[in-house]
Amino acid sequence: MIRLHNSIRPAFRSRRWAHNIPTFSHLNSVNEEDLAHFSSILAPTSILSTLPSISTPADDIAPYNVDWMGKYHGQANSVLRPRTTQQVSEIVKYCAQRKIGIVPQGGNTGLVGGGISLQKEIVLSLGAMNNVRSFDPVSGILVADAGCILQSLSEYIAPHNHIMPLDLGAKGSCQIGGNISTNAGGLRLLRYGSLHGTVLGLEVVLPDGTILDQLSTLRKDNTGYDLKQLFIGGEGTLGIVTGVSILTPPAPQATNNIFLALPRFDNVLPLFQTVKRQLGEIMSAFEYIDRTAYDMGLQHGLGPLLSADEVGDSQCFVLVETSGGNQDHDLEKLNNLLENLLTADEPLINTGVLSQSPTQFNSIWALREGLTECVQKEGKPYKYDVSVPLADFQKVVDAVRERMISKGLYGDHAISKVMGYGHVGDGNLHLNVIAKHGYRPELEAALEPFIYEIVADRKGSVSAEHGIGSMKRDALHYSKSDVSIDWMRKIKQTFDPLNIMNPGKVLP
Ligand code: FAD
Ligand code: 2HG
Ligand code: ZN
Repeated sequence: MIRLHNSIRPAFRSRRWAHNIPTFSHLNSVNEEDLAHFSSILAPTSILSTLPSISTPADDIAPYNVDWMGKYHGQANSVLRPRTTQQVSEIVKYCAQRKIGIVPQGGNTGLVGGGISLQKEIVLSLGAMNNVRSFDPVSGILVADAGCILQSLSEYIAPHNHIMPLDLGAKGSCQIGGNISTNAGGLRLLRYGSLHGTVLGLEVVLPDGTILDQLSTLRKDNTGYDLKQLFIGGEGTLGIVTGVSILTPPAPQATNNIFLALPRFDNVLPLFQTVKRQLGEIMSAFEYIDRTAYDMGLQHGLGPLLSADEVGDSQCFVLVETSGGNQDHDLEKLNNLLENLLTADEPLINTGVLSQSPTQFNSIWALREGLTECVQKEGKPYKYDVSVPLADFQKVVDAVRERMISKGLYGDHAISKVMGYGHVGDGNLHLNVIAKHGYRPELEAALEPFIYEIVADRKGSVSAEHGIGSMKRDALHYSKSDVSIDWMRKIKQTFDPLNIMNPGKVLP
């Protein structure tokens, strides 16, 4: 193990840190009269409520009140499932009059508690708005309702030889509106860039119920401020995304992947440089998995991609994907790369495997994509999706493990595993700290703000891709200056002066 944690011990501990629980005295709870009004807008099947006039069984409301990890628990007594933008607009207009807080919810796969009510806000679920509005196979521009599931959209455009510009492990449940609201990164960001570039237009219901129709299908449009960017990563605090126009790239003619076992973490950075240089334009992903995460994956049935002998004492692993235009050309490049890597005087890898079939290609990806689900089976995860310099990835993981050891909190009685994986190509580490027997305040207190301070000292970001939600609201200042937060507040105040739209999220 590399014991470099001393070099990244936070230099100071003077930043403000407090977990403030927001109070919503300005908001009203949903009552029977409100339900009667919602019944004039929506079909009876689109309203769920535990209040007597509707009496939805608690079990049917429960999934809307707990997040994917089981970390955040909401108290919403009512859930609305509109089918049209007009219905969303009427609901929001009414909530603004009555000062009822609204939590927009997509597939509820978010990992920072952004889609769960904090008090008695109503949940507005987009899942019933799931129609493709148009697809142009020539330009690749897809226009869809916000509630469309990412995987369904991929399947819709596949026969036209197009792919979605983003892909993530939660694709079977997350919705395009949720992806946009979290500015989800995922496994294709290295190749296709972020949603700030691929989203061409949005339709948004603003906090007063006005419909902002910016559902442009133009590639170029420089007519003043680009308002849609505010809703990309807005986490539902500025409005409800109801429609999306997105540029989908043509499906690559040839895709391949390799899985490499590396002797030491120090090999990752030079490997990244070598792979970039040798593969050039065909490299489309470069993903990292540390040994703890790899072994955990194996225990839960992922892989094995390499035999135990081949893996030996490798400290970490890298998945490289190529997406190019010519299978023979790409394979030749990959084979040359592997040969050069294995025959180097000071090899950066112990061994590697090149997928030989679509099944092998998928199982290499399954190992990387399946880690989040495996973590969930291990216990309750504290997840930190940080941006730090690539050279520090393993140091951060080691520093956190050492901290838990020094506090007597490491082992099967408390934190059973600390591991790192993530998108090396994007400088994004997923640090997962597993609480074997569930979340406990003293575990969180040992982790936070310790981790945020490490990140701030590296001039990193406390959220590379999952967002701020309610988890990192009080950590925002570790990555944003007071001036930035002040202007974020002014933007929130301008769009949502009544503070009804996802209150208590993002802003401290
Ligand atoms: P939700 O969880 O329902 O909501 C997320 C946030 O967006 C909330 O604040 C909510 O209020 C808001 N929101 C949702 N829909 C709307 C809307 N229509 N209008 C306004 N606000 C809205 N994230 C990544 O970036 N990269 C990954 O690779 C990745 N992989 C994941 C893998 C797994 C197994 C899981 C469980 C999660 C992963 N995530 C990843 C996290 C998550 O951000 C994404 O899954 C996804 O973008 C969330 O979409 P959702 O529809 O589930 O949104
Ligand atoms: C991923 O990259 C997701 O797989 C989830 O962003 C990360 O499990 C996590 O912490
Ligand atoms: Zn990720």
